[in-house]
This record gives sequence, structure tokens and C-alpha cells, in this order.
Amino acid sequence: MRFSILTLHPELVRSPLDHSIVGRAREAGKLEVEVCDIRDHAPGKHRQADDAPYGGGAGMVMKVDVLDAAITAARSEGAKVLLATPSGRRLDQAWARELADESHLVLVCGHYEGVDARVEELVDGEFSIGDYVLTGGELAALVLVEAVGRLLPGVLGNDDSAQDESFSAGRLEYPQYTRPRSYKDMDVPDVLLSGHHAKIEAWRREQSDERTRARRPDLLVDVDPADDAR
Ligand code: 6GU
Repeated sequence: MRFSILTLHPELVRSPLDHSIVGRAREAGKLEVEVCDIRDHAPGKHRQADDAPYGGGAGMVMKVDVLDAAITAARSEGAKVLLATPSGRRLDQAWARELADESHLVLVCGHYEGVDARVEELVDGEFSIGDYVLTGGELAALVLVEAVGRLLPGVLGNDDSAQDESFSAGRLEYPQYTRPRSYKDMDVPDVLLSGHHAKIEAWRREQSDERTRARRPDLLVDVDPADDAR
């Protein structure tokens, strides 16, 4: 799968893509990420990518002609183009799973002061990573690359690990422990040392349910009972 990140700040997004799961997946060729400087498509000596808003007001607005040129250069046949904006559709695990089936995602990073509204007509959709305002879409684009990239076949070492975890079955993850068995009066639950696989599974499930009820009851509405086979 391929991602293109269109940004006015290429240096801001490059380094995180070189590390951890995404970095390794890129090295292994499972995932390709290109970073495109929007300013390369701004004409003139000053390469101006934004301008004052019509109607007045503070701040600058990213220019539609410049963004159109950048999007046209980046997009391939069948690519899906998404604009990063706090007013977009909220990214969640279900949408991340759908996006993992795309062949090429073009992510356009707007900056917080604004993007010419006509850009909405040039993209296939808009995404947000939550209800707060970031100064630009760059960190949001990185979040999307990470959330979608790790779902691609062969990106995580263990093919089970993307499945058996928070949100995949509409529940929070069960608690995990490793050595030492006892630490400052905090003990690992006995059942995990029992070697009894069925009991361990039942306990984990119970813990998942309990945690979800206590912390994120909103996740429990609309859960398909077929997902219970975990
Ligand atoms: Cl995608 N962009 C910006 N600028 N702020 C955000 C966001 C995106 N998602 C949440 N806040």
C-alpha cells in the first residue's frame, strides 16, 4: 500500500516515518510513504501557498490552485484523497480497517487557519483524529498512516496481534503481565500462572467486558454478537 502526504512542512513528518513499525514496514517494502512539499507547486519567486481571506479576518488561507496542482501531481489512478481537518469524519478502528483495503491514500495536510473551501470539491473525503484542534494536519496524517499501516498484511510480526486487541471486537484489551510475578505487593493474577488455557481465555474475556463497561460504555452499544467469538 502507498501513502502520499502533502504538506507545507515535509521535515515535520519525515522522521516519525523512519522508526518503529512503520519504519520497518517501509524497509520491508510492505508500505510506501512519500512526503510531498506543497510549496513545490506554488508558482513564482515567492512560492506563495496561502493568501489573505476574502471578507477579511485574521490568518491565511491555503490556496486552491496550489493544492489542486499538488493533489493532481500526487494522485494515481484509483487513489483516495483525504483532507486532514478537525471538521472531517472521525477516524476510528472500523474506518482504519476499510482504508487498509485501499491501494493509494493521498493525505492533504491543511493548516489550522484554513484551507480554501473549494478544496473540498477536489478531495474524496475529510478526516479528523478527534475533537480538538491541531495547528496543522501533519500529526493527524501520521496517526492515520500508523493506524492503517499496522493493519496491512505482514506489517506486524504476529498476524494475530492486530486482531486480538482493543477495539477489534468492540471491546478494550484485557490486562497483560510479564515478570516479575510480584512487584511492590502487586501480584500477577493466579489464573495466568495456572496453565489452564480455557480458564485464561474466559478470564481475559471477562476482564475485557468489565473494563469496557467501566471505562468506555459507549463502545458497548451496537456490538454485533457475532463478534463475540473471540
Ligand atoms: Cl485531521 N487536522 C487538524 N488541523 N486538527 C485536527 C485534526 C486534523 N484532527 C483533529 N484535530
